[in-house]
Amino acid sequence: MEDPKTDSQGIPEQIEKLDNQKPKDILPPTPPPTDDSISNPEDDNVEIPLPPPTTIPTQILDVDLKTPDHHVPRDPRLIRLTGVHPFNVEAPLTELFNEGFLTSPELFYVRNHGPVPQVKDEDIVDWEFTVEGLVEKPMTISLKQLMTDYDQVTYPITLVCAGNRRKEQNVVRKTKGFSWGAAGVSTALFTGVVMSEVIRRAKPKRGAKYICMEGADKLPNGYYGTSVKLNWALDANRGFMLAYKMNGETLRPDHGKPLRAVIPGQIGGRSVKWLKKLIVTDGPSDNWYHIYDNRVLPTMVSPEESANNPKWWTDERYAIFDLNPNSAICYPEHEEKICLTDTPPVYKTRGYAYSGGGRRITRVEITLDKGKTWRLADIEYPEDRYRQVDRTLFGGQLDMSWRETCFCWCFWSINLSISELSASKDIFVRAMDESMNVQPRDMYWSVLGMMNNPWFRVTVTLEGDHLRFEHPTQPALIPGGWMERVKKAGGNLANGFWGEKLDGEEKEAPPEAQPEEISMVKEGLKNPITIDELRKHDTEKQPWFVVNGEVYDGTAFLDEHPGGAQSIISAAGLDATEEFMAIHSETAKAMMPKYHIGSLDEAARTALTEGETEPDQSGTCSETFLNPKAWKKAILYAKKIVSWDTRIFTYRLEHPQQRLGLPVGQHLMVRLRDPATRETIIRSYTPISEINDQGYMEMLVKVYFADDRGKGGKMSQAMDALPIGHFIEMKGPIGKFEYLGNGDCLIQGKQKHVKSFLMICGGSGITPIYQVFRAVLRNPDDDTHCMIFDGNRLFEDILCKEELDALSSGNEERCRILHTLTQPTDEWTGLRGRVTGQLVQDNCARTDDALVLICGPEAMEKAMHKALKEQGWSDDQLMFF
Ligand SMILES: Nc1nc2c(c(=O)[nH]1)N[C@H]1C(S)=C(S)[C@@H](COP(=O)(O)O)O[C@H]1N2
Ligand SMILES: [Mo]
Repeated sequence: MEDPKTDSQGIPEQIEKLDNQKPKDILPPTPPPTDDSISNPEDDNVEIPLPPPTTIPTQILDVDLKTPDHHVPRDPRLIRLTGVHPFNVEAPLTELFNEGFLTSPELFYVRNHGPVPQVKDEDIVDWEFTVEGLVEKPMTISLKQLMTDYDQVTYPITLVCAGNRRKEQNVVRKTKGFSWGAAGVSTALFTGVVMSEVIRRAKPKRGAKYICMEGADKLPNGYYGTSVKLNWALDANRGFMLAYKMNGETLRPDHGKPLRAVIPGQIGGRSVKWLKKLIVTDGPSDNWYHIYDNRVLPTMVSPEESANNPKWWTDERYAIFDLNPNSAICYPEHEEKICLTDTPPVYKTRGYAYSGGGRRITRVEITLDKGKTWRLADIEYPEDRYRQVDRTLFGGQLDMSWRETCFCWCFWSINLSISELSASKDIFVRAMDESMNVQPRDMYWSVLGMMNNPWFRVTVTLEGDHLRFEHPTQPALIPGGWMERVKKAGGNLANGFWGEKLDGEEKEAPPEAQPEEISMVKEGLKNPITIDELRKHDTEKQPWFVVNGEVYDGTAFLDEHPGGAQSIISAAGLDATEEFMAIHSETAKAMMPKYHIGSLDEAARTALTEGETEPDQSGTCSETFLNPKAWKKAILYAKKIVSWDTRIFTYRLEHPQQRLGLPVGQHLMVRLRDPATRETIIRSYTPISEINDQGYMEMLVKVYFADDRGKGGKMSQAMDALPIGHFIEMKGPIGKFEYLGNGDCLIQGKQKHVKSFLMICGGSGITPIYQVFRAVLRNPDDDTHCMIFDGNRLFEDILCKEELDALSSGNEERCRILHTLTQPTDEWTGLRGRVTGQLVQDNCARTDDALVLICGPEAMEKAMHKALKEQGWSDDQLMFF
């Protein structure tokens, strides 16, 4: 049933009325769509392109029901590029082209980074966004005000995702992006307010240079956001718009309902949907998606390099804005066949072209001989037809007579004779714009595979009595296209000749086989397990957990688990795939078949993934932050640079009174996405802030930068690259050791009393040791003795030195700290060399009531284990973190 309060286009009636009350000189009343052709007598004989027939989808597709987008009706013809969710789709190229100049909203490509915000029709007019930052007059504007207090405009704009045509890059070499075909482009008549009008009313201050935009879609790395330059936004010729209608109807949910920015001439990524904030700033956006998306890094930067070296992402020169010239052939279609015997003598080859920055496409050229000779195609610019009218359309003024910029795609065509086509191997198209930017012959491959625009090639194959045409690729994982065919046949697509064999060239060896995956399942085991069975085993006694849909019984491994029993218990009854895969070695994976007890049945699999997408809302006001069963988000609040490679990160907890909830001696897991590869990284850390601090927690992190010796540390570099204001996730506590105070320890849940600690650490291994050491020394009644051996390379590498010295001064009878350096300067009067068994033996006699805490690089832990065993320490006296 239709909501009685809304008209057929979904804009509440109330607004149309407000519109009608406006004085005529400011905004003429909205004519009903049927009046379009009669609004201005002078335009009577000018036909402007109007939207194609549209059918608003009403049906929620089955596949969407189980996703967070279960409220969004969609057209089933759209090709999904990233599985079911998030929704990233393009129409089949032919269907898109056949729609003509304007695309109906249900076939308009969609690029969603996450779930679609749900906005009810009756709430549309109350939607608010802010204009803030470097402005004299910060404003909060409702959509109702935007519709009534400002001039309304309508004009056509083509949006293009920067990933359009990326599949071609992925076939040459896998990029970090998903596979768009050539239909990541669509056009609509947008209605709204010119962005500069809104910004001018807020009065930007001196020094304002950028305009940041933020959407309402909550994503793994914060809200979607980006920025553009303020002077562009203020330039009328660039036509930046705040739009609420598309082809005369309310924006559909996938396209930003109820309000979005539309930035003509630029990559689609700048046109922020579900717009909530415009922030005027002096520098570019520090939003995660602005930094790690929509960039073209230099071609030699590999995925690994980009992941290891955050500097590539923060270099603004590699951010992309204006589109580059691009074109595609739409007819002949992919796999079209034309019969040579009963066919007209010419074939009309057709396609689209576009460029960026408002620049007109000035020529489109076709070659049938790989670029030796070219012919000029005819170009039709439907956008120009709107320049001749001055009228209202969909409640906005349509007047483009005063500007010459081109915001839309255009169509080219050329008649090719069947005989010349039969003699040719391929058809190429290339377009050029008014700045003489021309599509390149060769692909410019880059990590994100964006702005791919080499000559578009369709192959021609003579097969019996017909010609067969093949496009380069098919979108998503759909097989087909000459690129795949050539690659399979061993051709090198990057040889500068589309992978064709050059004369005298040796056939290339087939690609190397991938190393075999380690099997984690018991051979031949077929035991379906239901969700109820799994949930019954979410206890400490018999913890079952799931990895890749397979169920494992962790009971027998509780005592031996190097990560402590708690980490298995925390996963009980849950899907632990991500964490398991991120932190376990191949050796650990090879042990898994022993514990494999069955596979989740179909219903259980969906039930588990469903749960995952539900954000954890529990406990946002709870007393302690950490939850052993759920990842919790903490915002990076401050970053202190302690030395060239050491940082103290301060994270804000959920509320000012909240404590972290980490017992002394335990640690927590930190989860972050790799900036470039988006792969999940999980590591354990121990904070250095006081256990009882409220509202915040601090972590001391040594950043292992890449250098000529290696790639450096993934996690520490990703943490260092995270902009202030972004979140990381934490989960815990974990660990098999806890210090209760006064010499009392809990080891694997069993209490034990000790008289002294022998603490051995290296590098950042000091952090868990420091927690215990501090707990002992802060308590004047705790007479447990502590002896620390701390090994480092340089004096500057010693972490927490001041804090350790402050705690030990005046407490010399209760503790002793020995630092040893492997690369000391001549002035160093302390110990030299590594922490060795000999060093320990010389300084500290073994006793039965002592406990050794060891934390450092794996090699050091191994060496100490061996040495201490030789000195007579037993395994239950040794604690490795
Ligand atoms: N809030 C928000 N805005 C967004 C995105 C998004 O995920 N969230 N995707 C961007 C990208 S990359 C593109 S190409 C366009 C796509 O707009 P469309 O889905 O309406 O075609 O929206 C842009 N604006
Ligand atoms: Mo995009």
